[in-house]
Amino acid sequence: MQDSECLFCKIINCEIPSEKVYEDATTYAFKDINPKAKVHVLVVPRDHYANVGELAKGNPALLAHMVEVAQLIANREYDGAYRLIFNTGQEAGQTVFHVHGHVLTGEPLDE
Ligand code: DGP
Repeated sequence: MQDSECLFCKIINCEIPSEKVYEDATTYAFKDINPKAKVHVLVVPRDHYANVGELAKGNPALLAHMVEVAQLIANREYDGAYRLIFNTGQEAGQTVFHVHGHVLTGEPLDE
């Protein structure tokens, strides 16, 4: 389940370069091009879902696994502390319509 026009599908397929942080059979994680924290990683499922609501409906276990991956990255980077954000919908700031969790960690974060 991929979309040949999708930027993040292209990154997952290595058609566009990225700085990989983690990968496994169902997820891929890479550094955000425009970091908003000392460590800013995007966790994406290999399968294409437009947003977190679609993923929750279609494959809730995969959504849970994305949270596990976020935790794993934060364990590595900042003693397990992190913020996980899913922008959902253009009005909420979503610009890439392949579900991705923003993992912000590596330093104290503003409230
Ligand atoms: P959002 O606004 O929630 O849809 O987040 C999209 C994020 O994707 C944004 O923080 C910037 C990042 N991004 C966009 N294009 C690229 C790219 O080509 N490479 C990388 N590494 N990140 C990208």
